[in-house]
Amino acid sequence: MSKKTSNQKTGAQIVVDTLIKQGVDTMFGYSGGVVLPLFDKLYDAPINFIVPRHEQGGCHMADAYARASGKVGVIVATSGPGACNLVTGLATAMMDSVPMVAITGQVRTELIGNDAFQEADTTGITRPVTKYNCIVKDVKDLARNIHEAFHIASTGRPGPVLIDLPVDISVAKYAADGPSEMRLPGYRVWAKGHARQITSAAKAINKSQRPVLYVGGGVISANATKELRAFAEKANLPVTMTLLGLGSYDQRKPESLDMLGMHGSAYANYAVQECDLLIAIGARFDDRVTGKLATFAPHAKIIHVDIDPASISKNVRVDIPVVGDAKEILKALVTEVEHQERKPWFKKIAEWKKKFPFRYDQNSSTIKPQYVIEEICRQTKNEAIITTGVGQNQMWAAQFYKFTKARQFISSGGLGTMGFGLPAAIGAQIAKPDEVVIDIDGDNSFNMTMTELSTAVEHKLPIKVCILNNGYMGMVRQWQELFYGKRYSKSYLQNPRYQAIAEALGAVGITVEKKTDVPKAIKQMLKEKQPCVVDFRVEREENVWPMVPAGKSINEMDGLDILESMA
Ligand SMILES: Cc1ncc(C[n+]2csc(CCOP(=O)(O)OP(=O)(O)O)c2C)c(N)n1
Ligand SMILES: [Mg+2]
Repeated sequence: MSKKTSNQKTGAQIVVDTLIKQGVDTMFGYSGGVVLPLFDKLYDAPINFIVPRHEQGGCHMADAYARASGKVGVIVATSGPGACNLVTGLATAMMDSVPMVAITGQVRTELIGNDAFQEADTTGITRPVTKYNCIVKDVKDLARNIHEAFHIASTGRPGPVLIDLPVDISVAKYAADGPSEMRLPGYRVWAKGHARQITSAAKAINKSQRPVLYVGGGVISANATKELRAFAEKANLPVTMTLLGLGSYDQRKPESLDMLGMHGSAYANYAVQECDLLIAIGARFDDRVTGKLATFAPHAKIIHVDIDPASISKNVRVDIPVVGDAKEILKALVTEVEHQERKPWFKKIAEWKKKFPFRYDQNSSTIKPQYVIEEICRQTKNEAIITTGVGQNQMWAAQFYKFTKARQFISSGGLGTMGFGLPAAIGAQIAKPDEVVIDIDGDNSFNMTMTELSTAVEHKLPIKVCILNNGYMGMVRQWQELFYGKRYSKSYLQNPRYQAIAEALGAVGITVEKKTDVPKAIKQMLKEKQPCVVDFRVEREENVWPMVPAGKSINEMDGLDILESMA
């Protein structure tokens, strides 16, 4: 064999070697015809490879693996149906700015456009749900394209990147260690932040009598929690968080205003509406946060720190924009801010907090879903990693678990993807094997991806699933109760016996019907070394309060009277 040929590798081998060079030691994926060359090279690669039961599940696993670890999540799928099954997972990661690389197989280059077997226009289908995607047309470009994918996924505002790989490229040969330097002339990341903007932000903060710090998931993805806490403490600021920002500030502290927005705390929403300065960091003024835009934070000057220039003044007009990395900017800001007492402001906030805490009826005979979450929080000492489904379960988890650290709350915020909770728990547990990982789920959310319980059993992952089983698409039912005259149209489905399902799939199953059994069941669940599903038969028509009806200002909350009556 000549030297030249012995130095050659197949495209599939280049993929595996490049992934390893990128530091990938764990990935998720599902096989199929056109990815067989790649799977063959994965056979003896030093990579922990997790096969889900459905590509959507695998995509959520890679997503949550990324959210829990801070690394890039990697998912592989075959062409056509495999690639199409990734769409929901990619859109979920895109909306929540999660760094991921998806590699999909594609039919042979010469067949593209022929309606070949299992052909789908994957780059076309996924263009709007990825930060960037491309199809590799030449094996020479392969290593470079993969390095670029990781760079784009993990820098700037993170997001999912997809590489479509025709099977002929996977088997084509090319010189080992082909060129890997990136060629991204149009891609630019603003990291530093403009010094003059930072100074004018600091001046506005020092002058403010009634500031509110509004923190989003960007602070967590920038690994800037420590800097955020130092900044908030030095400048003496009350802190509210978006759903994805939860965990960035310790919610046990008095200056935490907890979550804001549609199902946020009354004290956060009132504070935002009355503040004279709103300091948004790594947040994007989503409609679930702002409510009616025209009346959002009406008295406030707005500072917006964000890595993505496109999100500045997109929804809300900003007075002082600072484009850059949250960590860098917070490090600079903290040197310029001064401590201000702001006694009247903190007094007012304390009054709101006292008057309108998140509450539920503690004397009910039924199991209140909020009680289950409080008890989970108590027994896990605010330390567990929590994933969620979507709906009431998600909002109660956000309201009643008090988070203390970054990457502790993993939930589909922007897309609101039912079925996220279980695969997310699997991805998080793989990223953090020593942590307690609990999926607080809805019955119907769980129904969507419960097949992934088999994946958890196969890999002996001690994840816990707490189904808040109200027998309804509870959040849909709540809207129907409030806005459609209690006409519960198609929001009730017949559920299986989850305990039996869990057992059939090889997990532990527990059913809890009595309120007094809740603490015991949680204790048992926490002891289990295998996946454990607890079916909590909760109060069926409980509502999430407070609630800002869609299109209203965030201080126009429904349910405050109900909450007060439970005092
Ligand atoms: C994939 C998907 N389909 C539909 C919806 C719309 N939706 C939002 S919440 C919800 C009901 C969720 O029911 P369940 O999981 O039982 O949670 P609960 O609200 O009862 O806690 C629905 C259908 C969604 N968010 N995601
Ligand atoms: Mg439900």
